Amino acid sequence: MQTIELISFKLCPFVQRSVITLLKKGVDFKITYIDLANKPDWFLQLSPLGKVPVVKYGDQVLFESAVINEFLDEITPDQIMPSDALQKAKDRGWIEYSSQIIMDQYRMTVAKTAEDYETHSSALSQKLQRLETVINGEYFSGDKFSLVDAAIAPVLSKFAMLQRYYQVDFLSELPKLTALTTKLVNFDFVKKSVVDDFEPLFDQYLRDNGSYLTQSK
Ligand SMILES: N[C@@H](CCC(=O)N[C@@H](CS)C(=O)NCC(=O)O)C(=O)O
Repeated sequence: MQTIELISFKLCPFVQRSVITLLKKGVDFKITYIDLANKPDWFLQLSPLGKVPVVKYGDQVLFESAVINEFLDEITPDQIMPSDALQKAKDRGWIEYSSQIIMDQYRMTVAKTAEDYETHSSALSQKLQRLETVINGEYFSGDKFSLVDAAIAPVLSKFAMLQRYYQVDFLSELPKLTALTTKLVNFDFVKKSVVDDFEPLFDQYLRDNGSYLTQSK
């Protein structure tokens, strides 16, 4: 196996998916943080879309979190992506769906006005209601942690933080998602998938950006 270097931004939930996958699988890797507000030239040379995560695998470059995670899973023992073609295809669909949820959640947290906040929070709630109906088992699909759980864990752990910091609750009416959140946030490989000061950093990022959510909280 070649060396693995993950290029990251400390607050990025897409990178967090890859860290979860690497930690869950016990793979050695190096992590390099960049500032997305000031992207270094070497990063722009590597990343076709100028986005993290990017993985350097030896001298090869990979981008897109879902693709990176499948690759990391395939080159290491004990695959966590289901082997059944139909289940794999379904999970890939829900991984993409959870990317859209990540974006709604991000837009909601950085919304500057009550109106924008409501727009994104209602889009988010609708998607979560649908997600609730497809959870089937102890994990997202079945009784084993899989890549779809790695994809959704960042968004669920963020909801747990939003509740503690700003008293907003998106999961209270969604018992399956609530149970999945409790399960996932308690795993060490999820807890350690962000920097130690992630929550205060994220809170500061929102305040610096004039987030409506943080006003009067
Ligand atoms: N579809 C991409 C999304 C990655 C993404 O949006 N990353 C954000 C940070 S969380 C980024 O790098 N944004 C920089 C930019 O758009 O300029 C993936 O799954 O890897």
